[in-house]
Amino acid sequence: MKTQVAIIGAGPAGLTLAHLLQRFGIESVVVESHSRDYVEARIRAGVLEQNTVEIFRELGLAERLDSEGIVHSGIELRYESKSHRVPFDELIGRSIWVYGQHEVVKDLISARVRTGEPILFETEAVAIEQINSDSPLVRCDQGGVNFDIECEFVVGCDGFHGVAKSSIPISKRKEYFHEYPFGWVGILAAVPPSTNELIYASHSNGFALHSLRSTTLSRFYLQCPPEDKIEHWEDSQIWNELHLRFEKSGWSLNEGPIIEKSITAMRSYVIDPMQYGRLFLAGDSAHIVPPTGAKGLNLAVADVCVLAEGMYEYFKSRNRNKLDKYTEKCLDRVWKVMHFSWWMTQMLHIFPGQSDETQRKLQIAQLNYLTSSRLAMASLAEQYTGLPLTFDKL
Ligand code: RFL
Ligand code: PHB
Repeated sequence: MKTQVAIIGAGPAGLTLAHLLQRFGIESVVVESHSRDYVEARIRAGVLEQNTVEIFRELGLAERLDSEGIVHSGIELRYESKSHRVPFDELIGRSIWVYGQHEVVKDLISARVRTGEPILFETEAVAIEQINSDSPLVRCDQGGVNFDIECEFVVGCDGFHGVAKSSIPISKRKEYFHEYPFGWVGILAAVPPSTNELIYASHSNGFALHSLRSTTLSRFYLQCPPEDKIEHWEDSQIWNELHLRFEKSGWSLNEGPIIEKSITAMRSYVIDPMQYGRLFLAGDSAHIVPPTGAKGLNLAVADVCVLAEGMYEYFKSRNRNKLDKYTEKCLDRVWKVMHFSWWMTQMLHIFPGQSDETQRKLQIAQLNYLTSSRLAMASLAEQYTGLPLTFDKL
């Protein structure tokens, strides 16, 4: 197979990039190791920044998002049994959308399939070769049948466990890795949400988050020890812990059947550079953040906007200036978002060994300051709804 850009991975990064490139008249082939059903059912993120929604709209991919997504103009911070609203619209005039990542993926895949451009499921990229030549190769395995994709650029949108980043020689890359000393139990429950807006709760038993997916589906997360196994979390124990951590007089939590549950590790990772020769990395393959700031998918979309602009310049005039600055431009945003995600995480979670009450007092002081200062809340709102994304090619 021959194409201009080979894209490894049909997650939000790879699919958004494929649509952007198509808009610019650049050919691509997307390869995805899992089946279409699998990637369309994988429950993950739920919060889209206004920037992300605007990009999907510009690409004509937001029809369902606009009818089924829920616009939120604030979040609630809850601690010591009290609520404090952070009103995004009043503070900075921006919003976020709650719309499941798997719905985004479904929309992007069906639009790609409609264009007739190639997207190959159950096809694994096993090696990337000739990265330093003008014609790199992606070696693929489709159910035991091997073939190559010859291209001008390879983009690794293959997530945190992907293979692309290992093609950058160890001596040419620096990796920043941090494992947080806790995980999140995540559940999807068939019950109407007990709130109209997301609730981020900090309790002495640990963090809890009430999110939602629709009028009949609620999503919850609970801080747990990092080594916990989901089998050890009985449904009744999950509800008890949620009741406790969200407790507030005059408010109650609706319970319902749990239809999905899993544990997510909390970690952060950045690779520098995000490019080498004719290979570029985008999304979770290049960086991950703890989900407390709801940023991973949004950061993936921001990366591919920068990359698509660089590719547009290159294919229009063989000018590599923008492509050469890809890492620099992306990492500026990545580290700001990394900081925001860390800041939210440290403010809201209980760190093991925090038996020292001073730490909790400091957290409460930080929350009291935040919720009583318009300027501090505006800073949270600015970062949560998304830092400016300058993208002028659409
Ligand atoms: P993905 O989604 O992991 O997609 C990578 C794809 O690459 C495929 N792949 C390969 N294909 C072919 N050949 C190979 N060798 C391959 N190796 C891998 C994989 O099968 C997969 O389909 O990465 P991408 O596109 O970079 O997207 C990143 C997002 O998925 C991720 O950042 C978010 O889910 C993070 N995240 C959140 N982000 C937000 O912006 N808002 C949120 O509210 C939010 N909440 C969350 C989250 C992540 C969570 N977990 C599970 C980590 C909540 C949670 C609990
Ligand atoms: C979600 O709805 O899955 C979600 C919302 C906010 C977060 C993380 C996940 O910070």
